[in-house]
Amino acid sequence: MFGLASSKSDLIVHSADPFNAEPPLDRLRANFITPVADFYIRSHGALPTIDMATHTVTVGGLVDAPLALTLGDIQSRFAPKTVMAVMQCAGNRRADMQKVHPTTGDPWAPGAIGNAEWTGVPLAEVLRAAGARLHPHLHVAFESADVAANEDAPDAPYGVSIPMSKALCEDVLIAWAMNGAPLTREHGAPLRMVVPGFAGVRSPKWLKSVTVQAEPSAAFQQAHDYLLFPPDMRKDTKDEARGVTITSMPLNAAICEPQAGAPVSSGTTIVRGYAIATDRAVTRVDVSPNGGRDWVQATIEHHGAGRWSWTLWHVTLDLPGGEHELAVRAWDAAGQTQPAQASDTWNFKGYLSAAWHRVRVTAA
Ligand SMILES: Nc1nc2c(c(=O)[nH]1)N[C@H]1C(S)=C(S)[C@@H](COP(=O)(O)O)O[C@H]1N2
Ligand SMILES: [Mo]
Repeated sequence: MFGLASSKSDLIVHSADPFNAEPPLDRLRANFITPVADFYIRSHGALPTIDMATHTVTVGGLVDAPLALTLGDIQSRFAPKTVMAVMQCAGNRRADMQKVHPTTGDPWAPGAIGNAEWTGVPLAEVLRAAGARLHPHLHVAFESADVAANEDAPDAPYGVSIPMSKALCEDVLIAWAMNGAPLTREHGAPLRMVVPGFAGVRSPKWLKSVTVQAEPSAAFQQAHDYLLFPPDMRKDTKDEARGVTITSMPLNAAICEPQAGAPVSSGTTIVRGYAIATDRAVTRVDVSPNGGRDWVQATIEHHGAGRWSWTLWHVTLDLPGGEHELAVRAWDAAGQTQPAQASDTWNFKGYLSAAWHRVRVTAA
C-alpha cells in the first residue's frame, strides 16, 4: 500500500537504489502545493521496513522524563499543527555547478524542492513533555530507521541534529501527514521531522530517536557530509575543519517554463518559475531576456501562507526569432539578490547552487 508506483508519477530518476528522483519543471510549477506524486525524493539508503503500529520514537538525553511514543501516542497526547513549508535538498540545482567543474553527488536540476502542508506536533511540545533542558546552546539530535551507508560506517543509521534555538521554533514538527494524507513510505512514514528553512538533510525521515545533547550529532550526515567547503578544496584535499555546517538555505529562483531547449514561438512568451527566500519574503523577481543585460520585473502570483513556503511568479516576454538566454534573479526583504554565475559559489560537493538560473531557448 506504500509502493512507489502507487504514489509517484513519472519522475526524472537520478538513482534507482537508493531512490533519488525529481519532477519535470513544468509539473513542479503546475501547483502551489506540490502533490505527493510530483514531490522529489532524496534517500541515502534503502527504504527501511517499519511496523507502523508498534514503531516508537524515543526522547532522551538531557531530559527529566524520557519518553517512548508511538504514532498513536503522539497524535493523542499533543495538539496537531499544520505548517506550509518547502522541503529543499542542499543539492538542488547542482547540475548548474557541474557545468563549471565536476562535483560529487547527483546532477539535480531545479526540481529537488517541493512545497507541502505538513501536519504533526511541534517538536518543542514533545521536548517540554519530556522535561528537556532547553538552553539555546544545546542540540537536538535525531536518528532514523534507515541505514545510510558511507565510507566511514557501512551500517550506520542516518543521523543529524539541529540547534536547540531552531528546535524551539514552533513550526519545527514531528510530522505524520503531508498534504492532509498520512506520510507515504518514501517520505518517511510513520513519523519524520520537518525543519522549515533548513536544508532537507536536517529533516530526517523514519524518525526513531530524539536526543538532547551538548554537541551536534556525530553521525556522518551531520559531521562529515553536508558541509559547505571553500572553492579551492577538492575531495582529495578535503579539510573538514574548513567546512561550514549547512543549515539555512540561500535565496534562490528557477525558471520552470519554458524548459531549456524547448521550442518557443517568436513574439509573446510566458516565463514561469518559483523563488524562495527561506524565512524572509521574496520582494521582487526579475527576468532577463538576454543573459542579464536587461531585466523585466516579474509578476508575483502567489506568496505562501506563513514564512516557509515558496513564491510563484510569471512574466511575459517579447522574444524575436533566434536564440536567447533567459535568466532569473530574486530579491529578498533584506535587499539581497543572487550571485550571477554558478562559479561564484562553486564547491566540490555542489551544495547551495543558487546563482541566476539561465535557460537557453530558440524562438522560431
Ligand atoms: N532518514 C533519512 N532522512 C532523510 C534522508 C535520508 O536519506 N534518510 N534524506 C534527507 C535529504 S538529503 C533530503 S533533501 C530530504 C528529502 O525529503 P523527501 O525525500 O521527503 O523529499 O530528506 C532528508 N531526510
Ligand atoms: Mo538533500
